[in-house]
Amino acid sequence: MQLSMPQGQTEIRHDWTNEEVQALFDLPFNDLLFQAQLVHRQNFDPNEVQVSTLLSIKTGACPEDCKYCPQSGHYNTGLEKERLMQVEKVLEKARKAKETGSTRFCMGAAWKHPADKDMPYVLEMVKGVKELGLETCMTLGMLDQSKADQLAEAGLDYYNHNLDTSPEFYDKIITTRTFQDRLDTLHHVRESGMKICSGGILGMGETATDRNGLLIQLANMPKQPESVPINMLVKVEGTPLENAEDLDNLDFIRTIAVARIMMPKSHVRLSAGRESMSDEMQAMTFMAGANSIFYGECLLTTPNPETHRDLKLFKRLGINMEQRISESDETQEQAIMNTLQKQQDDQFYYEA
Ligand code: SAM
Ligand code: DTB
Ligand code: SF4
Repeated sequence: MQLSMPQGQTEIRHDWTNEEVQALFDLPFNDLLFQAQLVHRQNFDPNEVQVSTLLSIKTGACPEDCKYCPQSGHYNTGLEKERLMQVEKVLEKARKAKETGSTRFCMGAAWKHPADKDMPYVLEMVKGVKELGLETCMTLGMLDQSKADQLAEAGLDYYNHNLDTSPEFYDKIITTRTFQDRLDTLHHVRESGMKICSGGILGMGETATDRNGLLIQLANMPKQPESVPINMLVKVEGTPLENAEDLDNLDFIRTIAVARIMMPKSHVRLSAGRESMSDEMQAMTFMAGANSIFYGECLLTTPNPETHRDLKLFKRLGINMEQRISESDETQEQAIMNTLQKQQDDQFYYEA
Protein backbone atom coordinates (compact mmCIF):
# COMPACT_ATOMS: atom_id res chain seq x y z
CA MET A 1 0.00 0.00 0.00
CA GLN A 2 1.24 3.48 -0.90
CA LEU A 3 1.32 5.86 2.07
CA SER A 4 0.11 9.35 1.26
CA MET A 5 2.62 10.79 3.71
CA PRO A 6 5.96 12.15 2.52
CA GLN A 7 8.87 10.77 4.55
CA GLY A 8 9.72 12.75 7.64
CA GLN A 9 6.76 15.08 7.51
CA THR A 10 5.77 17.22 10.48
CA GLU A 11 2.08 17.77 9.73
CA ILE A 12 -0.18 16.57 12.54
CA ARG A 13 -2.98 14.35 11.24
CA HIS A 14 -6.13 13.35 13.10
CA ASP A 15 -7.61 11.01 10.51
CA TRP A 16 -5.44 7.90 10.75
CA THR A 17 -7.04 4.67 9.55
CA ASN A 18 -6.27 1.11 10.56
CA GLU A 19 -5.05 0.36 7.02
CA GLU A 20 -2.53 3.18 7.08
CA VAL A 21 -1.24 2.29 10.51
CA GLN A 22 -0.94 -1.37 9.55
CA ALA A 23 1.01 -0.32 6.43
CA LEU A 24 3.53 1.43 8.69
CA PHE A 25 3.87 -1.68 10.89
CA ASP A 26 4.33 -3.80 7.73
CA LEU A 27 7.29 -1.75 6.48
CA PRO A 28 10.66 -3.48 6.62
CA PHE A 29 12.08 -2.76 10.10
CA ASN A 30 14.90 -0.55 8.82
CA ASP A 31 12.59 1.49 6.59
CA LEU A 32 10.19 2.06 9.49
CA LEU A 33 12.99 3.14 11.82
CA PHE A 34 14.46 5.41 9.15
CA GLN A 35 11.11 7.12 8.63
CA ALA A 36 10.59 7.49 12.39
CA GLN A 37 14.10 9.01 12.72
CA LEU A 38 13.33 11.53 9.99
CA VAL A 39 10.16 12.63 11.78
CA HIS A 40 11.97 12.67 15.11
CA ARG A 41 14.84 14.82 13.81
CA GLN A 42 12.48 17.33 12.23
CA ASN A 43 10.70 17.91 15.52
CA PHE A 44 13.20 17.27 18.32
CA ASP A 45 16.85 17.26 19.18
CA PRO A 46 17.52 13.54 18.50
CA ASN A 47 20.03 13.32 21.35
CA GLU A 48 17.82 14.69 24.11
CA VAL A 49 15.61 12.71 26.45
CA GLN A 50 13.19 14.23 28.96
CA VAL A 51 13.27 12.68 32.44
CA SER A 52 10.41 12.46 34.94
CA THR A 53 10.40 10.98 38.43
CA LEU A 54 7.40 9.03 39.72
CA LEU A 55 6.09 8.83 43.25
CA SER A 56 3.18 6.77 44.56
CA ILE A 57 1.38 9.15 46.93
CA LYS A 58 -1.35 6.62 47.80
CA THR A 59 -0.64 2.94 47.34
CA GLY A 60 -2.80 -0.17 46.85
CA ALA A 61 -6.38 -1.13 47.78
CA CYS A 62 -7.71 0.41 44.57
CA PRO A 63 -11.38 -0.39 43.86
CA GLU A 64 -10.71 -0.79 40.11
CA ASP A 65 -9.98 -4.23 38.64
CA CYS A 66 -7.31 -3.44 36.00
CA LYS A 67 -5.89 -6.91 35.28
CA TYR A 68 -2.31 -5.64 34.93
CA CYS A 69 -2.14 -3.67 38.14
CA PRO A 70 -0.43 -4.69 41.38
CA GLN A 71 -2.42 -1.99 43.22
CA SER A 72 -5.90 -3.32 42.50
CA GLY A 73 -7.71 -4.43 45.66
CA HIS A 74 -9.23 -7.29 43.61
CA TYR A 75 -5.97 -9.26 43.54
CA ASN A 76 -3.55 -10.47 46.14
CA THR A 77 -0.12 -9.21 45.14
CA GLY A 78 1.30 -8.89 48.66
CA LEU A 79 1.67 -5.13 48.22
CA GLU A 80 1.74 -3.02 51.36
CA LYS A 81 -1.09 -0.48 51.27
CA GLU A 82 -0.35 3.12 52.20
CA ARG A 83 -2.72 6.01 52.87
CA LEU A 84 -2.28 9.40 51.23
CA MET A 85 1.27 10.58 51.92
CA GLN A 86 1.83 13.74 53.94
CA VAL A 87 2.48 16.83 51.86
CA GLU A 88 5.89 17.51 53.43
CA LYS A 89 7.04 13.95 52.69
CA VAL A 90 6.03 14.34 49.05
CA LEU A 91 7.97 17.60 48.84
CA GLU A 92 11.03 15.92 50.33
CA LYS A 93 10.91 13.28 47.57
CA ALA A 94 10.43 16.00 44.95
CA ARG A 95 13.52 17.85 46.23
CA LYS A 96 15.53 14.64 45.90
CA ALA A 97 14.22 14.11 42.35
CA LYS A 98 15.35 17.59 41.43
CA GLU A 99 18.78 16.96 42.90
CA THR A 100 19.24 13.97 40.57
CA GLY A 101 18.43 16.07 37.49
CA SER A 102 14.76 15.24 36.98
CA THR A 103 12.64 18.00 35.45
CA ARG A 104 9.14 16.65 36.08
CA PHE A 105 7.63 15.09 39.18
CA CYS A 106 4.68 12.77 38.62
CA MET A 107 2.51 11.82 41.59
CA GLY A 108 0.25 8.77 41.29
CA ALA A 109 -2.62 7.57 43.46
CA ALA A 110 -4.40 4.22 43.42
CA TRP A 111 -7.86 5.76 43.25
CA LYS A 112 -10.87 5.35 41.01
CA HIS A 113 -11.09 9.13 41.41
CA PRO A 114 -9.91 11.58 44.06
CA ALA A 115 -12.35 12.14 46.95
CA ASP A 116 -13.39 15.69 47.90
CA LYS A 117 -11.67 15.33 51.29
CA ASP A 118 -8.34 14.55 49.62
CA MET A 119 -8.34 17.50 47.23
CA PRO A 120 -6.88 20.14 49.61
CA TYR A 121 -3.80 17.94 50.25
CA VAL A 122 -3.36 17.10 46.59
CA LEU A 123 -3.57 20.79 45.66
CA GLU A 124 -0.96 21.63 48.29
CA MET A 125 1.34 19.01 46.75
CA VAL A 126 0.97 20.59 43.31
CA LYS A 127 1.75 24.06 44.64
CA GLY A 128 4.73 22.87 46.69
CA VAL A 129 6.33 20.85 43.86
CA LYS A 130 5.82 23.72 41.48
CA GLU A 131 7.54 26.10 43.88
CA LEU A 132 10.60 23.84 43.74
CA GLY A 133 10.85 24.67 40.04
CA LEU A 134 9.78 21.24 38.80
CA GLU A 135 7.10 20.54 36.23
CA THR A 136 4.14 18.86 37.88
CA CYS A 137 2.17 15.81 36.79
CA MET A 138 -0.49 13.78 38.57
CA THR A 139 -2.40 10.60 37.89
CA LEU A 140 -5.30 10.20 40.30
CA GLY A 141 -7.92 8.35 38.27
CA MET A 142 -11.09 9.88 36.85
CA LEU A 143 -11.69 13.64 37.08
CA ASP A 144 -14.87 15.63 36.68
CA GLN A 145 -14.63 19.16 35.29
CA SER A 146 -14.55 20.83 38.69
CA LYS A 147 -11.62 18.73 39.99
CA ALA A 148 -9.72 19.16 36.73
CA ASP A 149 -10.18 22.93 37.02
CA GLN A 150 -8.98 22.95 40.64
CA LEU A 151 -5.83 21.06 39.70
CA ALA A 152 -5.15 23.35 36.75
CA GLU A 153 -5.61 26.40 38.94
CA ALA A 154 -3.17 25.03 41.52
CA GLY A 155 -0.57 24.86 38.74
CA LEU A 156 -0.68 21.23 37.60
CA ASP A 157 1.09 21.07 34.22
CA TYR A 158 0.25 17.51 33.09
CA TYR A 159 -2.43 14.98 33.91
CA ASN A 160 -1.63 11.33 33.17
CA HIS A 161 -4.58 9.17 32.25
CA ASN A 162 -3.86 6.23 29.96
CA LEU A 163 -6.25 4.74 27.43
CA ASP A 164 -4.20 1.58 28.04
CA THR A 165 -5.45 -0.39 25.01
CA SER A 166 -7.90 -0.36 22.10
CA PRO A 167 -11.61 0.27 22.74
CA GLU A 168 -12.29 -3.30 21.52
CA PHE A 169 -9.90 -4.99 23.99
CA TYR A 170 -10.60 -2.63 26.88
CA ASP A 171 -13.29 -4.66 28.66
CA LYS A 172 -11.10 -7.79 28.63
CA ILE A 173 -8.70 -5.85 30.86
CA ILE A 174 -10.92 -3.61 33.01
CA THR A 175 -14.59 -4.02 33.88
CA THR A 176 -15.06 -1.39 36.59
CA ARG A 177 -14.96 1.57 34.18
CA THR A 178 -15.42 2.06 30.45
CA PHE A 179 -13.24 3.35 27.65
CA GLN A 180 -15.67 6.26 27.36
CA ASP A 181 -15.04 7.13 31.06
CA ARG A 182 -11.35 7.52 30.16
CA LEU A 183 -12.15 9.75 27.18
CA ASP A 184 -14.46 11.87 29.35
CA THR A 185 -11.69 12.52 31.88
CA LEU A 186 -9.26 13.43 29.10
CA HIS A 187 -11.85 15.87 27.77
CA HIS A 188 -12.13 17.53 31.20
CA VAL A 189 -8.33 17.75 31.42
CA ARG A 190 -8.13 19.47 28.02
CA GLU A 191 -10.96 21.87 28.89
CA SER A 192 -9.12 22.90 32.06
CA GLY A 193 -6.06 23.84 30.00
CA MET A 194 -3.67 21.21 31.38
CA LYS A 195 -1.39 19.16 29.14
CA ILE A 196 -2.31 15.54 28.55
CA CYS A 197 -0.10 12.54 29.18
CA SER A 198 -1.86 9.48 27.78
CA GLY A 199 -0.67 6.20 26.36
CA GLY A 200 -0.99 2.51 26.99
CA ILE A 201 0.45 -0.87 27.84
CA LEU A 202 1.78 -3.45 25.39
CA GLY A 203 2.13 -7.17 26.03
CA MET A 204 -1.26 -7.81 27.66
CA GLY A 205 -2.28 -10.38 25.03
CA GLU A 206 -3.70 -7.74 22.69
CA THR A 207 -3.63 -8.25 18.92
CA ALA A 208 -1.68 -6.14 16.44
CA THR A 209 -5.00 -4.52 15.49
CA ASP A 210 -5.51 -3.55 19.14
CA ARG A 211 -2.13 -1.83 19.14
CA ASN A 212 -3.14 0.02 15.96
CA GLY A 213 -6.45 0.92 17.64
CA LEU A 214 -4.74 2.39 20.71
CA LEU A 215 -2.43 4.57 18.60
CA ILE A 216 -5.32 5.69 16.38
CA GLN A 217 -7.36 6.74 19.44
CA LEU A 218 -4.43 8.78 20.75
CA ALA A 219 -3.41 10.37 17.45
CA ASN A 220 -6.95 11.16 16.31
CA MET A 221 -7.85 13.12 19.47
CA PRO A 222 -8.81 16.72 18.62
CA LYS A 223 -5.40 17.68 20.07
CA GLN A 224 -2.78 14.97 20.39
CA PRO A 225 -1.44 14.25 23.91
CA GLU A 226 1.74 16.20 24.62
CA SER A 227 3.18 13.10 26.25
CA VAL A 228 2.56 9.47 25.25
CA PRO A 229 3.81 6.81 27.67
CA ILE A 230 4.27 3.39 26.10
CA ASN A 231 4.50 0.82 28.87
CA MET A 232 5.69 -2.75 28.48
CA LEU A 233 3.58 -4.86 30.84
CA VAL A 234 5.37 -5.53 34.13
CA LYS A 235 4.09 -8.98 35.02
CA VAL A 236 3.31 -8.92 38.71
CA GLU A 237 2.63 -12.12 40.63
CA GLY A 238 -0.97 -12.29 41.82
CA THR A 239 -2.39 -10.23 38.93
CA PRO A 240 -4.44 -12.00 36.24
CA LEU A 241 -1.77 -11.08 33.68
CA GLU A 242 1.17 -12.52 35.60
CA ASN A 243 1.67 -15.20 32.92
CA ALA A 244 0.87 -13.12 29.84
CA GLU A 245 2.87 -14.10 26.80
CA ASP A 246 5.90 -11.94 26.06
CA LEU A 247 5.55 -9.42 23.26
CA ASP A 248 8.29 -9.65 20.62
CA ASN A 249 10.80 -6.90 21.46
CA LEU A 250 10.92 -5.86 17.80
CA ASP A 251 7.15 -5.31 17.84
CA PHE A 252 7.57 -3.11 20.91
CA ILE A 253 10.20 -1.04 19.07
CA ARG A 254 7.97 -0.91 15.96
CA THR A 255 5.11 0.44 18.09
CA ILE A 256 7.34 3.25 19.38
CA ALA A 257 8.36 4.09 15.81
CA VAL A 258 4.77 4.16 14.58
CA ALA A 259 3.73 6.31 17.57
CA ARG A 260 6.55 8.74 16.70
CA ILE A 261 5.37 9.00 13.07
CA MET A 262 1.69 9.41 14.01
CA MET A 263 2.36 11.93 16.81
CA PRO A 264 5.36 13.88 15.49
CA LYS A 265 5.37 16.61 18.13
CA SER A 266 4.55 14.53 21.22
CA HIS A 267 7.11 13.25 23.66
CA VAL A 268 6.93 9.45 23.41
CA ARG A 269 7.89 7.96 26.76
CA LEU A 270 9.62 4.62 27.15
CA SER A 271 7.77 3.86 30.40
CA ALA A 272 7.27 0.75 32.55
CA GLY A 273 9.26 -2.35 31.66
CA ARG A 274 12.72 -0.79 31.23
CA GLU A 275 14.08 -2.77 34.18
CA SER A 276 13.97 -5.95 32.09
CA MET A 277 15.18 -4.34 28.86
CA SER A 278 18.80 -4.53 27.73
CA ASP A 279 20.71 -1.32 27.07
CA GLU A 280 20.67 -2.20 23.37
CA MET A 281 16.88 -2.58 23.37
CA GLN A 282 16.48 0.81 25.05
CA ALA A 283 18.91 2.35 22.56
CA MET A 284 16.76 1.05 19.70
CA THR A 285 13.64 2.60 21.22
CA PHE A 286 15.47 5.95 21.35
CA MET A 287 16.40 5.43 17.69
CA ALA A 288 12.74 4.72 16.98
CA GLY A 289 11.77 8.07 18.49
CA ALA A 290 11.27 7.57 22.23
CA ASN A 291 12.46 10.76 23.94
CA SER A 292 11.30 10.54 27.52
CA ILE A 293 11.73 8.10 30.41
CA PHE A 294 10.81 7.62 34.05
CA TYR A 295 14.00 8.09 36.01
CA GLY A 296 14.70 6.73 39.51
CA GLU A 297 14.84 3.28 41.10
CA CYS A 298 11.10 2.85 41.51
CA LEU A 299 8.11 3.36 39.22
CA LEU A 300 5.01 3.41 41.42
CA THR A 301 5.41 0.06 43.15
CA THR A 302 7.75 -1.92 40.86
CA PRO A 303 11.48 -1.50 40.19
CA ASN A 304 13.00 0.73 37.51
CA PRO A 305 16.67 0.85 36.47
CA GLU A 306 18.98 2.58 38.95
CA THR A 307 19.87 6.17 38.12
CA HIS A 308 23.56 5.37 37.64
CA ARG A 309 22.68 2.72 35.02
CA ASP A 310 20.58 5.32 33.15
CA LEU A 311 23.26 7.99 33.39
CA LYS A 312 25.86 5.51 32.14
CA LEU A 313 23.63 4.51 29.25
CA PHE A 314 22.98 8.16 28.35
CA LYS A 315 26.72 8.80 28.38
CA ARG A 316 27.43 5.78 26.17
CA LEU A 317 24.77 6.96 23.72
CA GLY A 318 25.69 10.65 23.84
CA ILE A 319 22.22 11.49 25.11
CA ASN A 320 21.60 14.65 27.14
CA MET A 321 18.78 15.19 29.57
CA GLU A 322 16.25 17.68 28.25
CA GLN A 323 16.32 20.92 30.24
CA ARG A 324 13.33 22.86 31.41
CA ILE A 325 13.02 26.10 29.47
CA SER A 326 13.11 28.11 32.70
CA GLU A 327 16.02 26.18 34.15
CA SER A 328 19.59 27.25 33.42
CA ASP A 329 21.92 24.61 31.99
CA GLU A 330 24.19 25.01 34.97
CA THR A 331 21.47 24.25 37.52
CA GLN A 332 20.58 20.92 35.99
CA GLU A 333 24.15 20.06 35.03
CA GLN A 334 25.17 20.64 38.65
CA ALA A 335 22.37 18.31 39.83
CA ILE A 336 23.58 15.56 37.49
CA MET A 337 27.23 16.06 38.53
CA ASN A 338 26.20 15.80 42.19
CA THR A 339 24.40 12.52 41.50
CA LEU A 340 27.38 11.08 39.62
CA GLN A 341 29.77 12.21 42.35
CA LYS A 342 27.62 10.69 45.08
CA GLN A 343 27.42 7.42 43.18
CA GLN A 344 31.19 7.34 42.71
CA ASP A 345 31.62 7.96 46.45
CA ASP A 346 29.14 5.20 47.30
CA GLN A 347 31.00 2.85 44.97
CA PHE A 348 34.31 3.80 46.63
CA TYR A 349 33.03 3.03 50.13
CA TYR A 350 31.32 -0.13 48.90
CA GLU A 351 34.53 -1.42 47.33
CA ALA A 352 36.77 -0.30 50.19
N1 SAM B 1 -5.20 4.95 39.28
C1 SAM B 1 -4.85 5.84 38.27
C2 SAM B 1 -5.23 5.36 36.90
O1 SAM B 1 -5.38 4.17 36.67
O2 SAM B 1 -5.36 6.20 36.02
C3 SAM B 1 -3.39 6.22 38.27
C4 SAM B 1 -2.33 5.22 38.57
S1 SAM B 1 -2.19 3.87 37.42
C5 SAM B 1 -1.06 2.80 38.26
C6 SAM B 1 -1.28 4.56 36.06
C7 SAM B 1 -0.95 3.67 34.89
O3 SAM B 1 0.09 2.76 35.22
C8 SAM B 1 -2.01 2.76 34.34
O4 SAM B 1 -2.92 3.41 33.54
C9 SAM B 1 -1.21 1.76 33.54
O5 SAM B 1 -1.07 2.20 32.20
C10 SAM B 1 0.15 1.77 34.23
N2 SAM B 1 0.43 0.47 34.85
C11 SAM B 1 -0.10 -0.02 35.99
N3 SAM B 1 0.37 -1.25 36.26
C12 SAM B 1 1.22 -1.57 35.25
C13 SAM B 1 1.99 -2.72 34.94
N4 SAM B 1 1.97 -3.81 35.72
N5 SAM B 1 2.75 -2.70 33.82
C14 SAM B 1 2.76 -1.61 33.04
N6 SAM B 1 2.04 -0.50 33.26
C15 SAM B 1 1.26 -0.48 34.35
C1 DTB C 1 2.49 5.42 33.00
O1 DTB C 1 2.06 5.34 31.83
N1 DTB C 1 3.28 4.53 33.57
C2 DTB C 1 3.55 4.91 34.94
C3 DTB C 1 2.85 6.29 35.06
N2 DTB C 1 2.20 6.43 33.82
C4 DTB C 1 1.99 6.59 36.20
C5 DTB C 1 3.16 3.89 35.92
C6 DTB C 1 3.78 2.52 35.68
C7 DTB C 1 3.38 1.63 36.78
C8 DTB C 1 4.03 0.29 36.71
C9 DTB C 1 3.60 -0.58 37.81
C10 DTB C 1 3.95 -0.08 39.18
O2 DTB C 1 5.11 0.33 39.44
O3 DTB C 1 3.10 -0.14 40.07
FE1 SF4 D 1 -6.33 1.39 40.30
FE2 SF4 D 1 -4.97 2.76 38.48
FE3 SF4 D 1 -4.16 0.30 39.24
FE4 SF4 D 1 -6.36 0.52 37.80
S1 SF4 D 1 -4.28 1.10 37.16
S2 SF4 D 1 -6.13 -0.73 39.64
S3 SF4 D 1 -7.18 2.45 38.55
S4 SF4 D 1 -4.22 2.13 40.49
